[in-house]
Amino acid sequence: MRLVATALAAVAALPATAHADETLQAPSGRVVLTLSGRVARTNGEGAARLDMAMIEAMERATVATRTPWYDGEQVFEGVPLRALLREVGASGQKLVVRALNNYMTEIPLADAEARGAILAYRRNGEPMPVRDKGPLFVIYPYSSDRALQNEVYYGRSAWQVSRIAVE
Ligand SMILES: Nc1nc2c(c(=O)[nH]1)N[C@H]1C(S)=C(S)[C@@H](COP(=O)(O)O)O[C@H]1N2
Ligand SMILES: [Mo]
Repeated sequence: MRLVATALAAVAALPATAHADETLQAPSGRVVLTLSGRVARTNGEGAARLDMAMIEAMERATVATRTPWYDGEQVFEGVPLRALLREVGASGQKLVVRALNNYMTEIPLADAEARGAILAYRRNGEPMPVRDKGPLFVIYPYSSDRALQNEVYYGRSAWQVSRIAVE
């Protein structure tokens, strides 16, 4: 069992090595997201602390989808979770995602990387204020895959995300 877990962790770590030897720059603006736990690239206190400019400088993706929370199709823009995890050198089995309101949900790492999920910071071109589920909202491309249209994925879709622990 232990061997299996180690082998899985090694596989999960492969795409995360791109920046593993570089240090992460320090945030200059307000820290909006802290990634802790199994992250290889950190910038203080064993965590990767990111301001919005650092997140916006990462790979970008757009997801146009219907959701349970708004009327009609919405266009979300953000960093793919896969790219975010690669940027901080994340490895492991799961993400423990916490929101400003202390909502907590767990996302298997493989699922975060395979299902096209993004950590959105814009909706229909506008930054999302905290009162409108911002500034960071986990969004899957629900409309493109029926398998995403259920409580499992809606539950993983944390809004007001502020912390991610990689385990
Ligand atoms: N920050 C935060 N994100 C959250 C929640 C929450 O309470 N807080 N609820 C989750 C759950 S369990 C589901 S099913 C969906 C839908 O929540 P809603 O029924 O309140 O719209 O959002 C998810 N994201
Ligand atoms: Mo839910």
